[in-house]
Amino acid sequence: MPLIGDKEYFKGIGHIPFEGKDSDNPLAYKYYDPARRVAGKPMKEHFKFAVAYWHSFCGTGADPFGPGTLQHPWDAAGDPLEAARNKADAAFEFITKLGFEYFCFHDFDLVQEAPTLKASEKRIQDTLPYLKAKMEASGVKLLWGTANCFSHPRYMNGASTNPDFRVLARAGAQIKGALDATIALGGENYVFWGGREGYMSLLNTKIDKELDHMGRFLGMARDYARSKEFTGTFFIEPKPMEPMKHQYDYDAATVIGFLRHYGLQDDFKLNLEVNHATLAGHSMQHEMEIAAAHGMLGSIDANRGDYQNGWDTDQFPNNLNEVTLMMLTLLEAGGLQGGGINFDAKLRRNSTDPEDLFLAHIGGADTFARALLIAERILTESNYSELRQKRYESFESGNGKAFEMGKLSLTDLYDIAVAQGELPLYSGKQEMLENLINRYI
Ligand code: XLS
Ligand code: NI
Ligand code: NI
Repeated sequence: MPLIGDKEYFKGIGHIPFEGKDSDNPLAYKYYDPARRVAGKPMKEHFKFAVAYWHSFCGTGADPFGPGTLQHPWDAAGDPLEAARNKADAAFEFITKLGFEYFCFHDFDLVQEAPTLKASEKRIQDTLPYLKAKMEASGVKLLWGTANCFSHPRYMNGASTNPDFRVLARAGAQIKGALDATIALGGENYVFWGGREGYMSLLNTKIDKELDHMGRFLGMARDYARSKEFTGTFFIEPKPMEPMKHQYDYDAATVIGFLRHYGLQDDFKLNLEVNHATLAGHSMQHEMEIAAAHGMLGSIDANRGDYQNGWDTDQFPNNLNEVTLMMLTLLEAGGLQGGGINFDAKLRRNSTDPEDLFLAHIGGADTFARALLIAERILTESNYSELRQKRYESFESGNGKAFEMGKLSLTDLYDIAVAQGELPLYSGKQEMLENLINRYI
């Protein structure tokens, strides 16, 4: 199957080369050099960069104040299956030219939802062989699939947490189809983002019931996928709010507690998103540290928020300082578990040139690549790790070690405290560490 047929959508743009940091070619990578080895493996393996089907090929720039500004030529066909094939042509042309190896989708990003469940299921099934052929021809793989159980009005009160069992069942049917599609395309992971799993008002909500339903539902989805030989990881994507006032998957710590409570911790990990972390009042590094501490750092939705806006602006990442801190945590955690870096980011509404989509992804990939290189140097050339380690050295031997091993009681702590007398102060050296990071950037 030709990857770029007579219907070339991004005309005049070829394969994006790596040209190095001195290049002034906007359509070239300055830092993202896929084969370059960093911390023991090629850059591309640290990242597994993925293009998000929804933002890049479905979003049109519509906002609450006006319609879309983009008219995608691949949407022009009247027949939904033909439009789906055209969209796949555009997507695989783009991903291939970019040199990325992965993509991610929601079920109804691939093809427009039909009026009934059965007809929708058939549409997806009918689209899969074409996608599969595109994937085989290009070598592009599926990082994860998911189901859109939040856009259709039927889900206005949630999907698995809906107060109406009939809607919950409908969501189950849809997710079964999305799992089938993900498995058919060899998806490496499956994501649950609880778009409307939460509430608008506590006056009409029973949290205890809704959480139990969500826990049971996720277990059913896991059991079904495992029975179909799916060996990948399930990810929960935390987000504190938007569209709901409050979402149950608030942040990493909340989700980890939820997963353990419902016995899902062995099959599920986290897909963390930068703008969701900041909406929750955390930094992305905080979210990654929490996930890593529990062995659940699965995947990343890469984007950024805006300091002046309180919502999920989903801009392409370009904050070198923020991403450097993320890469420090990533390297120290030993990488992502099964997932990759999915650019869950969208162009601004007034970025209307076809090349803008390339420029955005190039900038994002270069930001991650540059940050990874900086983080590697910080870890190997500076005393950053040593300083952090040293702060805890009192636990490496003697009573500190005995405490960690569970060998002391509270009265032992009392006796130790009496014996050691009053203590000197030790600086946390925060400013010194902040200066150190900036020196390497
Ligand atoms: C929305 C989420 C969404 C998920 C996939 O805020 O980031 O895009 O990643 O459903
Ligand atoms: Ni996301
Ligand atoms: Ni998001």
